[in-house]
Amino acid sequence: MSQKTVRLTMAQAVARFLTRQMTIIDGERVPIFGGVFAIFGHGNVAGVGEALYGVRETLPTYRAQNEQGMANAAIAFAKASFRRRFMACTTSIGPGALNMVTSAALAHVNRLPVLLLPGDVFANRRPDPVLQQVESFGDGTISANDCFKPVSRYFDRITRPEQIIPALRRAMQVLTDPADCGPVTLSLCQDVQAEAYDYPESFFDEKVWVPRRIEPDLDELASAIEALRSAKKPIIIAGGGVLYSEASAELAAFAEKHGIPVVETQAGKSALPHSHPLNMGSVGVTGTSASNALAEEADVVLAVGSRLQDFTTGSWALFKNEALKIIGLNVQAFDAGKHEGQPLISDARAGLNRISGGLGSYKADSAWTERAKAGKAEWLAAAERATATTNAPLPSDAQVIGAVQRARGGRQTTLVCAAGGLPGELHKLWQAEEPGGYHMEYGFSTMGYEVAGGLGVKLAKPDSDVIVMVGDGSYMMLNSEIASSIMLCAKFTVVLLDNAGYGCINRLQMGTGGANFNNLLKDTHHVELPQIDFAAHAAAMGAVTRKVGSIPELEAALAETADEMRTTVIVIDTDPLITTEAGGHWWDVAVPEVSDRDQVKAAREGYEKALQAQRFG
Ligand SMILES: Cc1ncc(C[n+]2csc(CCOP(=O)(O)OP(=O)(O)O)c2C)c(N)n1
Ligand SMILES: [Mg+2]
Repeated sequence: MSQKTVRLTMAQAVARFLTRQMTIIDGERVPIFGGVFAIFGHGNVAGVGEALYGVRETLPTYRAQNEQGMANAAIAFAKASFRRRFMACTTSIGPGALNMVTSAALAHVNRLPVLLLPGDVFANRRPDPVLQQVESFGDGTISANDCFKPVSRYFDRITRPEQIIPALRRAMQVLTDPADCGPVTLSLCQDVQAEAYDYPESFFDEKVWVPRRIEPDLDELASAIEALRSAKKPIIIAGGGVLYSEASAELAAFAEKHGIPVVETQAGKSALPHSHPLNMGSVGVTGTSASNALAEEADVVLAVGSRLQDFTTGSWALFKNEALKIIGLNVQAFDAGKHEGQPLISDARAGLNRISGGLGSYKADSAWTERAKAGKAEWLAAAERATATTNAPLPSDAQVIGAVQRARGGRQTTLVCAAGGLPGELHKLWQAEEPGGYHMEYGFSTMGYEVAGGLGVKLAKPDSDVIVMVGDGSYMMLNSEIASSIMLCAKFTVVLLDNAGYGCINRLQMGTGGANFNNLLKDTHHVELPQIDFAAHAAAMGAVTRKVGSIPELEAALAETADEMRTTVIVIDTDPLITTEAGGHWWDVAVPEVSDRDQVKAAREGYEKALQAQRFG
């Protein structure tokens, strides 16, 4: 067979292939790759670097500051795009490559697509050991990049140029598969990047990828309908899958037609508008009192697109009804069958529509629905109290959230956060009105995601106001993509809450009987207590900055900087000890069985009692 071929280096073929992958957004054909983040070194500058230069008009390359930061930004781009578009990231070998391993795990946990293209050692082994090569004494096939294997949905090492033909095809399958979607790592040996091959021209034909909507199996569907029809106290858990399936309208219609209250996970928050009467808000460890009261009694839980992680299930101590049945409506069988869940393997939108059709006029007991609404009213009053401004010397995180919320006005906003005390407070208190308006990385809860995430979200949603809320600890861990955002004129607003340490871990330490130790800066081993001038730090990277001393000053600063074109960082000191007491649920953090400390002994007693409520299944 004589195929038409084109002679390219492997890296040129990768770059050309990426430019030809398309998708349809709002009826328009657009490139599925939003661009490439790149930090070059000897492991990719000559091969991949030259190739990306060649396609720079169609596939933009962005220079980042830190490989973990850029990969986090790429992942945030995919999440903010509801996984419909994504990005690639290329690095050199060794430290540059390994800086992306944490991000790969983040994407793996959160089921988010990202194409990682780290450089790898010479396949021909001639210069071994090349600079930054990790040598294994016992296995010649191992390189540092093997660390990506457990945190990639698909990993391949490219040691010959023609291997990218099946590898890139497989990469695209995985990146666009709603069930298997996650990070793909193609580890590109640095000599092979520069090696030429006669690639079939057809390999570069334009290909359009649209998300597959899996319809439910009829038997599984019948069982789900039967379970729901006999439910007296049903609830729906809305997980991230609702958003990725773009099934918000179907979820609202389902809840309304059948009178079933909806509770939201961290990934699922904003699936329904906050103001929807059947949206009970957050569930679980950081849940509202309204959601958790219903979850305790629920007899049928329809979990839509949720991994049912411990924060959602209160470490499996939240659901107290002996007769509890879980229906796992999920594209992924691994999730659908968790905890003896009755699986309904399906796309969220398709599944909700089919169940609803089968349920006909079924409606939950009106007393149950009315109770839900009353519980929500009570919760809203508690949330109002938590977020209201007081004249305490230092504001709480909740009061800062209240101020940020008020300052949004009517504008479309996306709130970005990931780790610390803020995710819990935001899960309870943030009032998201549009799908995707709440962007929380709480599958891996990676400190340092926040600022980089803000950049990725802004690239995905240039018309949205992007607000990053971040603690001092997370900011210190990774903040340098502020400089990238200035370079790209991708403006977001960072509200930095400085409580002088790891506030949430300090509280957890106290809650488990521990002494105040090594979390708040004042409790650390130090010769001099650091006084970090965060505003000056961010200003040095080019950001517009303000240090404010009160909630009214914060509101004024947010209003004043709203139309700034540059990334803006507003710093406020906060109280490390205060959190919203209303709502919430126990979380399983193992307390030492033996200790000299009476506080630990007391905490252990409480812990053992709490464990009795845990379902094991
Ligand atoms: C990379 C990483 N390291 C450690 C942790 C564990 N951890 C979770 S929150 C936290 C402290 C966060 O401090 P800060 O950002 O100041 O928020 P605060 O708790 O004060 O609200 C730590 C150390 C983590 N989630 N991620
Ligand atoms: Mg802090």
